[in-house]
Amino acid sequence: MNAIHPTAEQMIEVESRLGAHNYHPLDVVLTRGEGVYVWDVDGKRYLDCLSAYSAVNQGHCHPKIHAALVEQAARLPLTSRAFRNDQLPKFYEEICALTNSHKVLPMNSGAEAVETAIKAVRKWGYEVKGVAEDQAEIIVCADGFHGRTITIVGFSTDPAARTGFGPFTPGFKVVPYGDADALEKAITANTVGFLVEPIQGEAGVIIPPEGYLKRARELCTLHNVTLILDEIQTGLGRTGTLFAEQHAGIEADVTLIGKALTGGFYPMSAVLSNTEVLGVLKPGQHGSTFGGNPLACAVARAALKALIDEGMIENAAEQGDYFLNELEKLRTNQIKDVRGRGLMIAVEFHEDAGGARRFSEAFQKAGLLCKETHQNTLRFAPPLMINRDQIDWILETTEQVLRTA
Ligand code: IF1
Repeated sequence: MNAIHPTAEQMIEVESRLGAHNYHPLDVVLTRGEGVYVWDVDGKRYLDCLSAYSAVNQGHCHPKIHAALVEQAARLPLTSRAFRNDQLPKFYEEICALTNSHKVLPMNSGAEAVETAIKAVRKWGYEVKGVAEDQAEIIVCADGFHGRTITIVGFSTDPAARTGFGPFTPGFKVVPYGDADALEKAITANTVGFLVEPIQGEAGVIIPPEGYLKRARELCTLHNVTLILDEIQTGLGRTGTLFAEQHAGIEADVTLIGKALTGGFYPMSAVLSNTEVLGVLKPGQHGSTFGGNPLACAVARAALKALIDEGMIENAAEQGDYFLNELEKLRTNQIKDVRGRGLMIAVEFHEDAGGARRFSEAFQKAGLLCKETHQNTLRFAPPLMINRDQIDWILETTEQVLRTA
């Protein structure tokens, strides 16, 4: 490989030869990002309609988040939790004020936040609800996505996510997404939690029937089951509200966040809840080397400030409504469904349309990066600071691709 300026092809070859093949990325080698745009090594500009799966809600290289990263990195990136630091309490105060939470447990990846919630609600079940030791049950939904650990893929219904990774963690029941009767039937005296995405992202932006989440909230309250909403992808403005739960007018007992919590600059996640649930975790019972580190906290504080101060959530609602309405008008006979909330949007193609991958490749040629999920669905999730002209460009490009692909 040319050491100074390797070509895209040379880098793709090296990645293929030396890297595990656990992804099938588009053949675009990116080298720079700014706002809604990214550039490849050949200088071609793309409008990013994936936002790193909603981790870059604030736009690429947001200057104020970048400045917070640089400043803290030069001062004190990591202490471990054996000692205290001056960023964590400030993060706690700001995230609790913003989300009306009473207790927070910071972790690093989304999957770690999910695993932390599973541990906490199980322990809550034993110590508060009175479930017999090792009998705790957590209900999850078919077609959900919550991460890639053994416990999480163990309750996945996606064969690609779980085949070959057993044996799995017991204590999970799977019910159909959107079916409140099935949820009610699955609840027993040993049920300690219901873990669900308010909108299923990886499944293809699946919006549950009207009233489903409200009914789930009622059932969890009635049966003393913790409602755990995985807002790692839907949260922090993606659906046009701070949390997707607001579309249903409900409040979770446990809310999981990650991704855009740091605007794509640094891995950080968090479990937001209350003392009754998170209070069961005592010193020495849970933790992580990087969990709650000062660098993550400083970046998260800047990322949340940018999200709120720059009106990105309101913009996501306004631009998302416009985008969805205009996308509806572009429907061709290849399109089975157009759906979304805020700037979490999907276009589902009919089985005989040749699959969504060919469209994401056609979009790439047209200078727009989006990603297919499963066979027939394309997801559009641009950064939340996108403007009307950029949405119009996406629509013009979509019309052109649908006509010619
Ligand atoms: C990959 C998917 C999206 C998530 C929800 C927890 C996590 C995720 C709702 C875990 C992560 C990422 C994982 C990433 C691609 C992306 C993804 F296609 F895999 F499913 F967004 F839809 N809950 N989603 O969406 O968070 O541990 O990754 O920080 O695995 O390729 P994580």
